[in-house]
Amino acid sequence: MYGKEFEESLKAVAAARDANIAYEPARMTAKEKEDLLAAYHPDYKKSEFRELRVGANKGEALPHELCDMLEAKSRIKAEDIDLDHPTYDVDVLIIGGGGAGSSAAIEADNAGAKVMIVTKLRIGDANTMMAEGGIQAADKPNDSPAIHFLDAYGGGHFAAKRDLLAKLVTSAPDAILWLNKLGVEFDKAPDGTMITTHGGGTSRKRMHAAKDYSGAEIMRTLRDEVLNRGIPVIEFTSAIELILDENGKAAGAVLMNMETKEIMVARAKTVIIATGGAGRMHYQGFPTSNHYGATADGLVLGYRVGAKLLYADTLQYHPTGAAYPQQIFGALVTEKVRSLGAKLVNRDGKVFMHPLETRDVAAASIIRECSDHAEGVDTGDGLAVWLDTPMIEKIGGEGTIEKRIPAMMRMFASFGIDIRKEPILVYPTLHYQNGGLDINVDGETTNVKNLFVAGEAVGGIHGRNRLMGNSLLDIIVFGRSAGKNAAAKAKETEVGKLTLSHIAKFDAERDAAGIETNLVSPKLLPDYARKFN
Ligand code: MEZ
Repeated sequence: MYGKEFEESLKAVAAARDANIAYEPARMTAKEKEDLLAAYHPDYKKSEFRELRVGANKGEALPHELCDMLEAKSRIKAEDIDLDHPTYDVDVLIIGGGGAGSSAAIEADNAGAKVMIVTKLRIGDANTMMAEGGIQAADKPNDSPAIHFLDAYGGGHFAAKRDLLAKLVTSAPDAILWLNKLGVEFDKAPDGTMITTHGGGTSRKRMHAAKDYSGAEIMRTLRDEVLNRGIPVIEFTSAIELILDENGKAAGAVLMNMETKEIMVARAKTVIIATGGAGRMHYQGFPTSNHYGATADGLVLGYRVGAKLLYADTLQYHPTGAAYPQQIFGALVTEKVRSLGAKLVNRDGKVFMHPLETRDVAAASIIRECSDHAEGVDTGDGLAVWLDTPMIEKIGGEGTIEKRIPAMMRMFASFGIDIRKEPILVYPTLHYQNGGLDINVDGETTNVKNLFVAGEAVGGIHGRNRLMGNSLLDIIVFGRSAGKNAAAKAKETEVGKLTLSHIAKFDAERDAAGIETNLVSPKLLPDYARKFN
């Protein structure tokens, strides 16, 4: 199925395989990493950013696609909305039905709050479901939350908010126990201990996994728990504007049925934004590993009512998106493939980086290999590098791939590629939103009361780059915590008169900045979504 160039390159990769397995490439120095990132990482490409002209982060340079959404108009006119007769009246309103939203709902329910999830697709249609390789927790005798902290803090360029990161790593062992008790089928040794592996930038093996569909297994369990408890989930309904009360506290949201476009009002004592990521914004034209609904909606909703963003200029490009065949262009090839021993090699079969560098460094190395070095393989859609998967069987023994990464094996097998026997072509794919809304350690935004955020819509937990497996972890840790804290806050909250006056305020600021736009936000679905009217 491959052309002549592929065939020759494949032969070179196979010929070098044994030597490459034995070869231990050097780690890059801090200076080498800095130079590499500055030259090749998309976050450093100034022409792709512009100054944001309105709101709490005015003056910051952010991706222009995000600026367009943050500066866009509301989808509603305040005067058309009947705030006095809400369709729903709850204690805790959760926007988003992924892992963070579901974890929050379970804990808010435990705390006795009247909780409701609203989600623009279905519960579980989320990036959580797409996560493959695992979830980090320092729960082995040679490890500790302090070592986990150091790995993540360094990997995030020392930019993480330290109290948030400390909460993440110290709560991690309990998060695993919680999931295990709820029914997540983690990979275990015959004696019952959890099997753990390395990820990029980890100094200990602390990645807990359910084969290579860890996120799907976690989401399945959380979704069952939410549904079994009878927590109301309003599906195919998006939040299109937050509502504040007369005292400036978050007090609900305007909702829109995605099919009928019916507008509804949900009144709430506290609100949790758990809307996930932004891969479907396709920043810089990158493909994405993300779920269909990942369009940065939570950032827009929060920003328009005055919440601050943190590190919204930094995105994660997962080093190994599928580059071939075209049908799965951009789909995630889990980092676990490298954890199990596969190395990245170029057209000539040469290993060009340590396989477990942090993601930003690995992505930049691949981009370098495919740009001025031009050592990539031409897929017909651009250049890519090989991920030499047959190494895994040679290192771990026959059957390792089927046992540890069966979903990868099946995904490629459906296109006639047996990853046990031949390597696969990869190139970075837009994977994660490192930045998001700025929160305190309780999960409440730093400047809008009663507005909580959890999951990928948060900025600051990971700094400017996230390590593998810390995202499945943060949705559990910060999801649970937001649920508990939002429920507690709801108990002491009296909601004042509802208002949408922030829309007029934002419009006035936009006009004063001389911005002319016909765009509306939040985006809700990608640009290529089928239009029904
Ligand atoms: O944390 C992630 O992004 C993750 C586990 C991805 C992967 O490579 O599998």
